[in-house]
Amino acid sequence: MSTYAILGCGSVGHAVAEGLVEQGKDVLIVDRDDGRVEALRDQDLDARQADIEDEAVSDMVADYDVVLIMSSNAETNRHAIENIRDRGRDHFIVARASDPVSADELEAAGADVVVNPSTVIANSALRTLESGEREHQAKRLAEVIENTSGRLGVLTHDNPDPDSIASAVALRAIAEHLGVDAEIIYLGDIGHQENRAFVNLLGIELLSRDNIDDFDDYGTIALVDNAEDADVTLDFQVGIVIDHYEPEIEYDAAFVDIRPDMSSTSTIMTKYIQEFDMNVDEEVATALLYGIRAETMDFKRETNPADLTAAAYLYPFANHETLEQVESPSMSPETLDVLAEAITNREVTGSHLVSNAGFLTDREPLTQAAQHLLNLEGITTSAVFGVADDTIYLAARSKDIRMNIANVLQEAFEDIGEAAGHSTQASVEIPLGIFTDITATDDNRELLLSLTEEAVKGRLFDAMGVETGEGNSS
Ligand SMILES: [Mn+2]
Repeated sequence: MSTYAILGCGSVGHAVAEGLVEQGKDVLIVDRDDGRVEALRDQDLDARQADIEDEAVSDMVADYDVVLIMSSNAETNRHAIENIRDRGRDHFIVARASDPVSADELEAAGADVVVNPSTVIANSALRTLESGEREHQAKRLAEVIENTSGRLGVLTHDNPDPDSIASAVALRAIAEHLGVDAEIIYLGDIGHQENRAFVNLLGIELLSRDNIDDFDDYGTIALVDNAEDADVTLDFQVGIVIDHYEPEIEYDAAFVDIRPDMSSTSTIMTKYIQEFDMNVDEEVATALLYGIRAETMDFKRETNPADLTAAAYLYPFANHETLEQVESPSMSPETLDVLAEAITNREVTGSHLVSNAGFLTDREPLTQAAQHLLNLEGITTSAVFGVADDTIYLAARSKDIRMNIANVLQEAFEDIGEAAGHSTQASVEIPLGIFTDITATDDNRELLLSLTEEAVKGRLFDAMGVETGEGNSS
């Protein structure tokens, strides 16, 4: 165990001595003031009287590993260092400076570490300010949540990504911790397969905005990771805004916390969870950890030290098996079947692909098949359809920026079906048999689909702006 000698025992030296003694260290104190040495001895401390500039002091401290030179006079401290170093002693020396100039001088004289009180005080003030501000922010957020009459509605951004969903999960957990019911509302769809796996594997409950009749049912509306999204048409009052991007709209909200120096909203939410000193459950920890990792692409993109400390905090609470599954979602057998069928039956004209996937038990795989087909070489637009329960479901995707796929479907089927979606992804539902006079029955569905197939393809290729009839089946 290291032993310590403290030269100069004013208020700083005394505080250091007390700290070391408390840790059970062997401490020698040297001070030139008789009365002070007497008082230290009365406290059972090993104190000796000497002028610390005196050459003999370096012999006094010869057996101590660390020498702390703490007098308020930097010049005196410099002489003390020189005396020790002149005797060729290799103690570890910590010396107190009074300003940046004396700090340089002490270092040049041989101090290993120089402590400049004004810098220490400034740093400590900044740290206290920061933690004080965080505490203040958390208190204000709690006030807004607690003053909610009824439920809190937490809105993700349009077609939410993991950062937005995870932040909403965290805010809901905070609200519940404060005794307020909260619901997560998402806009658009949860598009990407990884994002759906994330929501499903964690069992995250979300409500689609389409199913919300009246936002007045919520006492407070919060936007998380949403400020940048100018698409949001707000027909309600926003109470809380938390984001890591500067919003495009100026929100007149009771609580706004925008931190552009953070790389994800999940990082900000983790700080709040810590501030509220709540037990973070597995769902929340796993969601936030995934949110941070996805947003920073595993800390490769714009990472801030705060992301790493937040991730380190969440790590022991998160379910790593779930995270692994989210990151490499396996394709369901149904999706694989539909994709195989769609690839086999594909008809390509130019860069447009249309395919019939046959009969389905679930229409969900169509969307994923359409997405995967976009990866085929030279394909910019894909549409896959199939039949379930006397309805033709069609899912389409486009990466052609000149084409709005929702408009294409609208134009192709406006008289017979209902199209939904936007420029890059859309879907339509058409009653089976609409192209013939035959009514759909259990026995004739196969026939109806084959009669329908050409009509669907023809209308689609027409609306995409390609001539029908000359499609090269491949
Ligand atoms: Mn984000």
